[in-house]
Amino acid sequence: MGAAVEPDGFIDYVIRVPLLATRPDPSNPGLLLPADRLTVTLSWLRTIIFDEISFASASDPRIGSVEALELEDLNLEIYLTDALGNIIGNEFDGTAVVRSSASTVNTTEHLSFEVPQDGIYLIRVRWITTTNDIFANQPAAEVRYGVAWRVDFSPRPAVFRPMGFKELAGALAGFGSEIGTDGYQLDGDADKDGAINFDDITTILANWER
Ligand SMILES: [Ca+2]
Ligand SMILES: [Ca+2]
Ligand SMILES: [Ca+2]
Repeated sequence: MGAAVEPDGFIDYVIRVPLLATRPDPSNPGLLLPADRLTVTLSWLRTIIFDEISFASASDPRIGSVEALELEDLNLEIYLTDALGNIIGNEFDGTAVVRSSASTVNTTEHLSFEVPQDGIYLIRVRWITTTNDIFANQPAAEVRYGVAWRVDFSPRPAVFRPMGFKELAGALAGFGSEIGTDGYQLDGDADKDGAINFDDITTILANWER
């Protein structure tokens, strides 16, 4: 017999607004604004199924024997993407992952971190394996989960970085675009609100090669 085929899979969630790393504070020269903080929690249940509870003897109700046991393993991974949701870097050799939570025996994964660089972030829920299926009667990779996230935004608009021809070229090339459409690029979205318009030209000129 050949080896069983292990299922593999993940579901992605793109945060469709750019997150900002730390940067100079325009109202307090010499000080820095904090980075945006991204917090993500993933939770699921383990499987445990009993026979029906029996009330045949009213004075002695019985919980039936265990019919199924299982613990599936999910992980959380965070990536940077381009405007169309494509992961930046090599997602297959592990080098593109920005952060991950990968415990092996829990039913929760949790991350909270200040983003290390400006960008569009993607949350990946990855199925890893099924464990403890001692009756070998549970399907793999079908566990339901809940995933929740929040961003604690640092003050906006306050991009306030030196800008120049790279940003101006990006704004002109991507003018009228937004995240999820062709042409959008982070450099041209100078105020990092997810769309490229006149506000970005204004921001670029105001920060021109400071
Ligand atoms: Ca895990
Ligand atoms: Ca299962
Ligand atoms: Ca913009």
